Parts: sequence; structure tokens; C-alpha cells
Amino acid sequence: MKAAWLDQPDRRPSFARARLRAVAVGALLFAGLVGAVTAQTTVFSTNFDGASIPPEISPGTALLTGVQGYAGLGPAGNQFGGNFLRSETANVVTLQLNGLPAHTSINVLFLFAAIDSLDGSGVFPAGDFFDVSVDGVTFFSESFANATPSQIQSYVPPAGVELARHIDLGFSGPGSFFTDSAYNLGADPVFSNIPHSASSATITFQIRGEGNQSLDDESWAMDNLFVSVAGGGPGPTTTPTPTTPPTATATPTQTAGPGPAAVVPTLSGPMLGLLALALAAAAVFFLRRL
Ligand SMILES: [Ca+2]
Ligand SMILES: [Ca+2]
Ligand SMILES: [Ca+2]
Repeated sequence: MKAAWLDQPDRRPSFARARLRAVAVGALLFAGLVGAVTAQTTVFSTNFDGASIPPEISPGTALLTGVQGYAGLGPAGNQFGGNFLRSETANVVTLQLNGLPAHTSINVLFLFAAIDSLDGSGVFPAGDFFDVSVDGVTFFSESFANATPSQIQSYVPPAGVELARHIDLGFSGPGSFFTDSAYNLGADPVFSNIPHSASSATITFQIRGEGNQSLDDESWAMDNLFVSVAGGGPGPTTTPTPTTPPTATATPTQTAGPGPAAVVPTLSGPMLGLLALALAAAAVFFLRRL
């Protein structure tokens, strides 16, 4: 039987109102969380440990290469391991993604290896800038310096991004000008929520500048490249798979043919979207009554 005070808001016991309010606020928070998670869709992921470079990548002269001393650097579940894609400076690595689901932003997450004697900002041999662009718009352009501590590196990593600096991780060296550095660039907010809504994306990676030198002098590499889009509402109805950060053991995308190799909605896509909307509506209804 319905309690009489439920129909008389002003006479509800205060403890009951507080409890209902707490439940409603909790439902709202949960709905928001579900909605936010649901909107994220993985469109490309590789750990570069497959037998060949994924077909979505045009590597130029870059090659799959063992990570040497970089192995194990990175947070749990997102560490350098196996191979990475190693490039000489000046070379452009391009990732082409087609057939993207509706979205308003794109995230480009990866581990970055600054290898050997990159020289930072300045005049030759300095002038080594790592640029990342989406559809021709450069959203990251920073110099990296490894050769001497006095060189000028423009990139100041946010907390948690730098994994190693000025230590020997392999390739040329050890020591002298050939120490190395490592960064979890995906943890830098500049690589997330990049405005983008087109159905295709052309993403380029390059170290350019007047300081570019040969592969045995300076180079760079990426591992665990993970691209997702967000903001387009509930994901498509393809096989639902929980989204996880890139891991050293993730299956590299090797799908042949055009289009994104892995369009994977987070959790169960439309069903969770509807659940989020229902929860939010119920929570608002109860809050208005309290
Ligand atoms: Ca790898
Ligand atoms: Ca080195
Ligand atoms: Ca240089």
C-alpha cells in the first residue's frame, strides 16, 4: 500500500526525502557515466606486434623494429613491448581511417620513443620537431632533445607522461649523445577530444625541421597506437566489446581492405544509451518531486 506521505510532499519524513534524493542523484551520476562511456568508439588499435604493418598505415621508410630497452616502460596494460614502428626523422607516417561512425571528436593515443641524439629547438643539428596532424591541421608540434642536458626541448610533459629521460634504451650509443627518452603521449590531454566529425581521418606523424639527421644518429618510434571517436551518441550495433586501453597483448588490426579495422562500440552501444536516458529521466522525475 502506498504511504500517505508520498502524495503530500511537504509532510514526507526528512530521512526518506534525503534517501530518495541520494538514490536519484546516484542514478543521474550513473546515467552520465554510462552515457559518456557508451559514446566512445574504438576505430583503430595496434601494438605493432603483428607480422606486418596494418594496411591503414602508410609508413614511408618506417619499419617494425624490436623495442630494445624500451620494453616494459609505460603504465600497466599500456607498455612498450615486442615491436614498435620506428622512423627516421623527416619521414612521414600516415594513418588513414575511413567509414568512421558519427562523432564530434577524435582521440589519438600512443607511446612515443625519442631515440638517440634528437637535438631540440635551435639551428642545425638542432631543429627536431615532432608534429602530429589530423586532416592537415597540426595539433601537436614540439621539439625533443636527448643529446645533451643543455639542449632546449620545447615539450614540457604533463604529470605522468614522461616515462624515461636521458637514459640509454638501446639503438645508437650507449652514452655520449645517444641517450633516449620515452613518453606516454596518450596521457597528455592535447591528444584527446580533438574536434573532428568527418567520416574519414588522415592522421600524420613526423619529426621535421632543419635538424633532421640520419637513422643511426636520431630517430623516433610509436607503440600501442589507439584511436577512438566520441560524441556521436550510442555506438553502432556491431559486436560489443569492452574498451580497454592499448595493451602489449592486444590483437593488432590486420584486416585487409579499406575502412577502419576495428569499429567496436564500447559495452553494448544502443542498449546502454537507452538505459542511460531512462535512468536520467527517472532521476530527474524523482528530483523534481523532492
Ligand atoms: Ca609493441
Ligand atoms: Ca640510444
Ligand atoms: Ca638533429
